[in-house]
Amino acid sequence: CQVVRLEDYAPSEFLVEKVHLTFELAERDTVVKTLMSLRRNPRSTNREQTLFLDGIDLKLRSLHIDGTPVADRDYRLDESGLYLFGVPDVFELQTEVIIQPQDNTVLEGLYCSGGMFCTQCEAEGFRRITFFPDRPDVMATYTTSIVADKKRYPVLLSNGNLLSSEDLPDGLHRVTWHDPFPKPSYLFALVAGDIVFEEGAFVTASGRSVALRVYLQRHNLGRGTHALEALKKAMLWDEKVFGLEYDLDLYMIVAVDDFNMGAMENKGLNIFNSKYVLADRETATDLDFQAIEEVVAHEYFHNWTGNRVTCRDWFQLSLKEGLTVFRDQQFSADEVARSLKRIHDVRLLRTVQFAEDSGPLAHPVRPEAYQEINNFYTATVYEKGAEIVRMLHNLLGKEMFRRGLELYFSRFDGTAVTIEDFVKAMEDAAQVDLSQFRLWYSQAGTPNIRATGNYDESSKEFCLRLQQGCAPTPGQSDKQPLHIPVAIGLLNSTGTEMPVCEVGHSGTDCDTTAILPLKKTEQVFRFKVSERPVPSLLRGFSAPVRLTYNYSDAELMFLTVHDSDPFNRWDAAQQLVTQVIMRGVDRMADGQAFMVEPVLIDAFRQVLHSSSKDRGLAAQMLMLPSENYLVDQRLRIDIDGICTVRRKLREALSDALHDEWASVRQACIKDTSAGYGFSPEEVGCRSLKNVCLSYLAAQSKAGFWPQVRQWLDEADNMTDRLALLTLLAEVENAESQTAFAQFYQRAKDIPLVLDKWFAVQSGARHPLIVDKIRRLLAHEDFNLCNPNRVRAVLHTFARGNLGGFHAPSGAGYHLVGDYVMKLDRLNPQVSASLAGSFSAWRRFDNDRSALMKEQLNKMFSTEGISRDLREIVQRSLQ
Ligand code: BAL
Ligand code: ZN
Repeated sequence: CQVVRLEDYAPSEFLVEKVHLTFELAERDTVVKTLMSLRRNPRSTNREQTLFLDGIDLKLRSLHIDGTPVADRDYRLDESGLYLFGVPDVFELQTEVIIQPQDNTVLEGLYCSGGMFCTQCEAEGFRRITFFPDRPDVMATYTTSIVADKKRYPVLLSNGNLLSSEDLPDGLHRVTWHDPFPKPSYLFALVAGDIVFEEGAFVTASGRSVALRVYLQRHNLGRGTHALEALKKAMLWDEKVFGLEYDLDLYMIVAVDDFNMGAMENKGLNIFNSKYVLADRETATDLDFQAIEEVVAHEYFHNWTGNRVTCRDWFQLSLKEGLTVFRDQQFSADEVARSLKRIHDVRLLRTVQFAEDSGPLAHPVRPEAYQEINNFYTATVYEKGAEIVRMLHNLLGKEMFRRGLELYFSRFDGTAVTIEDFVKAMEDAAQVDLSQFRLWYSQAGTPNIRATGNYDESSKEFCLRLQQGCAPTPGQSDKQPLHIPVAIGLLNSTGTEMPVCEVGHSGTDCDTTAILPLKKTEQVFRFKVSERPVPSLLRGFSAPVRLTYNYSDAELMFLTVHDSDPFNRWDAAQQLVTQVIMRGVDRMADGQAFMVEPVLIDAFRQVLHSSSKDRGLAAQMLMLPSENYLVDQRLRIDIDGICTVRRKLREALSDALHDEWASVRQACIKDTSAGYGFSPEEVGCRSLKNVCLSYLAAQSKAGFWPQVRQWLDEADNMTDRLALLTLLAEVENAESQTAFAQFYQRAKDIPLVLDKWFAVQSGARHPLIVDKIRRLLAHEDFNLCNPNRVRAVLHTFARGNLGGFHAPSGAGYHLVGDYVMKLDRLNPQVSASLAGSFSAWRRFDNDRSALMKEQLNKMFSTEGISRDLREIVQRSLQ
């Protein structure tokens, strides 16, 4: 397979100034006529007279240069594109191709979904629409004409502003759009369908009126309001925080049911997975509402960080993604409780990105080679990329960061650039040296920091030693020390914060949080403090690292109660539970019986008693760390030990604190106002109430399940309903059966709710889970062509139901392995991501490891597997 390497980057030999596309839409055979003006790129050193244009699955009908047909000898086609020989330096190329949207199951290029036509062009989908230099550094202005049957496709959309629309003979109509902003082909979009819209308006700071439209299928009308409101908030926020305004007169979002990604930031015409648009309290949970706000904001923010300034090549993907995720995280933090947002983001980073960084698929935030770029839309590029930008933001400060961003836009607006260009703009604006900091982009792996503390009573000095290291990752055996900002606080014995004053600091202005610049392999920091402190380390998760400190249980409990940083209070609770669970796992491995440690019961009791102060935070502190987080604590994974100890601990906590769970739940109910509200307090209340409920279910008393059934009938929102259904999924009784049957009846015509019905069952801890999954896969509503449905069943099982997927018999592996192969023939992006579930095979016990490897080998030896899947399997096996 061909490997694309960063070091081989060369500017495109030809540039495209403008493109006029004409689509004659039909499900079976759509005709695409392209007229583009090309000229030789003065920055290209290659003077060859052969032009290569990317093109996949295109039937070429005609080909003209400057109006003259191209002779057979002057061009050649292969499966990757079109070669034109002896082309002039400046010319017009006219092509006509036929594509088949109806048969397009890869969901890249132009395809059909729910009776609509839609497109997905990032990263390399445009080459499935027409022959084109399909690379992000070729930026052109686009005019798009769409011709279609007016009755079936009354709405025809593309990027930019509407130029004209007219009726044509035979019931056809034609609509033409023009986008004045030069853009790469990956931002092209087209939508056609019998769809309706919800409308809003926004007036920018400089007085431009922008029409906002959320397009939906007719039966979803009314479910786009939350997305529309989120869009308005995001537009206002970006003006206030970064001075960035929208630049067209129209901003459109279209919801489609079949979509590989979450959403796509096409200029002026975002196309969204309907999961991130449609919401009302009957069908969406609090988490769904939050996710919609985040994704709408994310795609909107891309208009500047991604569209106006885009990536030179796909190795720079994090230039737009890391930066835009950081921006959407900041936006959400301002909208909801800041600490809860941080906890949510760090959970994701620690479970998904850290795991990626410690396995065979580890890669730097700026990768150096790929076979299939779709495999690099990863947690590393997105989430770790965002953490790097966050560190920059903290190092430079809010004002300097904004100035850096302004300099970046003034230098590069309308161009395609690199991560280095971004860092340089920050460096120049703030006049700081970021040489060492740049390593974060090129070095893979999660740094480990070992912290040790020592207090000298006589000198009243606290000495903190920080040692950093990083395990080798594929292709990178030697790691350099990174520049890591470590935020710390120091608490005295009553839990009060002491000023963090380094020895030698002369002033009296020391803050209670200091950011230590760890730059060497080992550094010692000394602080003047009046008494032995309990250090609060890595406050707010100031860097994406694993930090260990030899905390006693008592110290962790102390931090859980006293730390002024709410993130660190949560983290101390997580560390305490993790410590207790891992000790339990070790004891079990030694053949000892499970026992619950009283310290944990005390800690939970304390959190419960003070939970009314901040219910959202209390809920987070009381949730046990996920199995995925726990398996990542050790190199060698004891899956049985982790699943068993975690379950038993849950039961023990349920038992020991039964009355507390019940009374805190009641208090939450009492304080929830009538009706459904989405304020942070109400969300926090629901969240804590449902955490309490899950503990009550772990040791259910007589009469509990009929009661759950009744609550389910009474629930007036999806958050509560789903929480109850999740409990019922793990038991076999009459209540569970009727609940699932009734839920199905309500859900069967609402795909996103039906996805929940599938996902709850796939994620259930159940002894016969593999059989259950088989039944779900055979269900008439299961659809291998719909990525949301596939993810609801297969990804939920393989990535979220560890006990089931790793069943000792290997039945889970077999099932998922078979489906990876089935999926690969339809949608390689989805199959490759599912195959990633096998990548950690080396870390399991010998039997499981062999069974997982067997599946990978089977995939690898199958002829004709996609490039996407081949790359994941190959890297997993290396
Ligand atoms: N650009 C692909 C989807 C997203 O990250 O916005
Ligand atoms: Zn993005």
